[in-house]
Amino acid sequence: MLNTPSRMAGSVTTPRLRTRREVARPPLHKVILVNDDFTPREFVVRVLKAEFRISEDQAHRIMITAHTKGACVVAVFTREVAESKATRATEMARAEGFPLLFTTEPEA
Ligand code: TYC
Repeated sequence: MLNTPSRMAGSVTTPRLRTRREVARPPLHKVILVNDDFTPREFVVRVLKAEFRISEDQAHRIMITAHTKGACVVAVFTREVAESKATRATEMARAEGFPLLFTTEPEA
């Protein structure tokens, strides 16, 4: 009787609270661009564009902020992605002999 087609058609459903379990989001980590006195500005912009896929304009803004304030948050990612991008961007600079540094830290 309960599952007969006549019973199923237009059956009344009881609303369930919290049908889905909330899925925890992974904590995000900031990638930070650190200023130095030696790396050329144009090179910083080139690395930012290459590793973070941002526009020339955005890269220039981030570079100038790091240059004037000492550091600038580039973007936030999951920890693994943030660390990998910071390492790759820093290595790009080492390959050219520049001291440019990208670090990471947990957000908030
Ligand atoms: N301060 C560098 C210069 O004057 C440019 C620079 C900007 C370097 C930002 C690093 O994160 C940086 N050539």
